[in-house]
Amino acid sequence: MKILVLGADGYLGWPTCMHFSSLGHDVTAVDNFSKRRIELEDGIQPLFPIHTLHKRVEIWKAMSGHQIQLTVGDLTNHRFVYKLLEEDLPDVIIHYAEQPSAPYSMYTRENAVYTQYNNVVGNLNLLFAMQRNCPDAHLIKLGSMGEYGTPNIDIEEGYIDIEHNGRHDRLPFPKQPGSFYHLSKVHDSHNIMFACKLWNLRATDLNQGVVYGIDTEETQVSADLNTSFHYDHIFGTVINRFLVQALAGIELTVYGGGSQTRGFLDIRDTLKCVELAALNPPLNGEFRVFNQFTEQFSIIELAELVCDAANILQPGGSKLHPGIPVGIEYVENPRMEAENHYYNAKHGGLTQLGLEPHLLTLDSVIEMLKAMNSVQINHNLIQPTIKWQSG
Ligand code: USQ
Repeated sequence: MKILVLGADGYLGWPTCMHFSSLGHDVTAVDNFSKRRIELEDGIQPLFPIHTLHKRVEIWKAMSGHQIQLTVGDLTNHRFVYKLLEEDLPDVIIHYAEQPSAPYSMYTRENAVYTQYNNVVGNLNLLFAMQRNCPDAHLIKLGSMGEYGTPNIDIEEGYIDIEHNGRHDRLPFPKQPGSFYHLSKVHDSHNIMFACKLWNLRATDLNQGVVYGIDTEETQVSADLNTSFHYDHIFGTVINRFLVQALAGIELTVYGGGSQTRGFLDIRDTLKCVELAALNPPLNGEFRVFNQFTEQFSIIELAELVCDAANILQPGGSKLHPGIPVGIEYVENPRMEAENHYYNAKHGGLTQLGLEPHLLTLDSVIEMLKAMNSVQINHNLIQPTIKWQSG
């Protein structure tokens, strides 16, 4: 298949490019490097040094023999998007090209506006360009479980059957997101659903949970193919942050009481889910939704698991600082989120397509901690400084 990966420089984008390339698909990688710009502005660096995307594409070709085409451009520029789809004529478009951080979107008015402009306008341009240039292509869009929030009922996969005043309908599941970033994904979902109806396009919205993990099959080939793994308070997701904190002997930063519950998945399962979605496309006109996570945990369960793993790996201290034992710090919650809430989200769709998940266990956490040797950790990037209500 001809596969266009938008947001190819990111944590998920680069492994996705290599994954589909290694399966023999014809991959075009696209990015505008906006995340690298935010990193520079905020003094953030990924845990491991990563090459530029150009260099990684070169190294991938030399190591695997597979060519990935690289195009640099911004989805908010509609001329770029129209030209891209006109020339590339993809079968599948995998769309990750969005500002991905909830805390970043909650920092200032500018950050909120940038996030929604970048994400919503980029996605809209893509839909218009698909309608004009490749109406049969399958859009696979990365949405978020955070779009649903934490309702006091089970979360269905995209749609809910409702009886109301004696009548029945199947409607989009209510969305109650908790950040301007998550709201941008809700707006995207609505726009995609409408475009599928209006122009007979076909799309899969992958409402992904919180991803964790350092390596995929392809990044393991060489450190030169690393993906950008973040542990800072802006881009780092919670398990990845806890792993680095445990390694460095920093108390694990549980926000609030830690009883918040979310869906999680291993980065290798992200690739498998996207592959399964690509191999099993919906029909034209269909807006299909999958909840893309494999297990749910509370934050405190995760913190305890990571502590246990770190203490087994190196009893009496953290790996980089053997004298300092690994513990938990209850940080004042910088976010506005329910801590004690019901959470039960369905996620059977991808399993039905054949997903066999990598689950989070004591052993898998130990393996991830072992994989993080001799890294440079900037302690200034750990504590959360962005408060939801200070913007
Ligand atoms: N949390 C802590 N301590 C930390 C970091 C986070 O307790 O040091 C808590 C947060 O309060 C939150 C939970 O962990 O309750 C998840 O936070 P996160 O930063 O790992 O994830 P989130 O901001 O929700 O966003 C991440 C990705 C985003 C994706 C989303 C999936 O950055 O791109 O959309 O996960 S979901 O959360 O299901 O919406």
